[in-house]
Amino acid sequence: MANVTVIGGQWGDEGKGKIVDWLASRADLVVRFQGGHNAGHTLVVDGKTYKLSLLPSGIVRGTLSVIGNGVVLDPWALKAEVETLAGQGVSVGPETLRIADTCPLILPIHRDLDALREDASGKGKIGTTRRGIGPAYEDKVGRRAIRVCDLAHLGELGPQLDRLCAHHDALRAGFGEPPIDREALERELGGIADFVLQFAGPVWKTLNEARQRGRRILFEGAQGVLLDVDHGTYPFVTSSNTVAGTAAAGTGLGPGAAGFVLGIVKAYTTRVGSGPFPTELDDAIGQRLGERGREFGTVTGRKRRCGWFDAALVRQSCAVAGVTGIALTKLDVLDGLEEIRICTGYDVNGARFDHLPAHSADQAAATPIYETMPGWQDSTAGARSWAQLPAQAIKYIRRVEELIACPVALVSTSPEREDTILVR
Ligand code: 2SA
Ligand code: MG
Repeated sequence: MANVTVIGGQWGDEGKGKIVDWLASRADLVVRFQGGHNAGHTLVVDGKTYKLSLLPSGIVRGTLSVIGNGVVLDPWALKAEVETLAGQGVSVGPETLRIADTCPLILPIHRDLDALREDASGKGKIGTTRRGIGPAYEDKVGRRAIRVCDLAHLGELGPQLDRLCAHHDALRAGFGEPPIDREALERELGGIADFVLQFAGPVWKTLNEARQRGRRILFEGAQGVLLDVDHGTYPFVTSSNTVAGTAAAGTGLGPGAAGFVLGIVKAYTTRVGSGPFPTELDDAIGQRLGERGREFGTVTGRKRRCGWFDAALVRQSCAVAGVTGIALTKLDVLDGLEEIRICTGYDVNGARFDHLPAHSADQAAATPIYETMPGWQDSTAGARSWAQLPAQAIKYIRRVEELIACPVALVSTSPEREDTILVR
């Protein structure tokens, strides 16, 4: 199968960056199809660390990188990221980066609104990345967005800006904020237009042509299935569909394009931001997972919440996202534990569930039902073959596979690209 779609099988931060980089060396194109610069993909290439938020991971190795229409694009964040990469010796130009001319823009007013809402929400906070992702998607669906192609027609923006300003000024007034400084916004757009336009075009065409020529396309998902706006722990989710089907709709390719769907799944569970997390650990083991796993957000540096592997949730993720096989990452973080627990279902106010119920109150009340396995004392860090894994670690992987009803295709044992075990 030529194409591969990589998606997160949990709440994001499963280690997609490394796996994408590993696969990017075998792909002709790397494509982002949803989310924006709320993603945080860490790549370690030849000992050098690169942190990407918006750009597809292929960019570091010079592979043709595409940002599809399903992405919300902050032009200033794009420029900053391109400049940071230039400082690290990676040059980004129109030969290596293409951006859909239909991408909606994230504007400074979206970032402001995201922050205003979060600050006003107290305990009901989503815990967003404050990058303006949600408000930008709202304007897209509300048919008010300024899109990349509009940057080539700034003189004709008038009526569009009227609608956008009317909508946002009302929202801003609710927070006691002054109306949008329209002239400043127009000036800022004018200042960034040429930078963005050098990359812009009908990428659906580039992609369809590449597909016809049998080029291998790697679709790079951001966040994770449990943050999907339809299938995740709503309302504590992001504002895009993170499942594999978005690889098609978010780029302008048909539904068959996704190819092999590789779900990236961490050997335990983490989450940043608020919302239900049944297997969360507030104890020394949770602390240990966070420290050994260096669980801090790539974009915002936020500390991630940590807990045991939740097989019921991952089984659900694999089903709704159409995962073909999983890559199990950060196995080495579990090294040295006396015993390891796996959640197989929930008790919700006395009723048993083999999946997470839809209502957020039920999700918050879900108490995990665990099975316990002995841990392993030897190190799995850096293992590159099945034979280098302790017997108990293999048993753990096999049990995970059984419980989630999906085969393990890869096991990752360190951030280094080569420390990867190909299972099948
Ligand atoms: P948003 O900003 O509207 O998308 O936030 C909504 C929810 O989605 C979560 N979210 C994420 N969770 C994990 N990782 C993400 N990316 C960065 C990373 C996060 C960071 O990879 O490290 O640096 O903090 C990501 N992006 C969005 C978010 O926590 C909210 O729960
Ligand atoms: Mg991340």
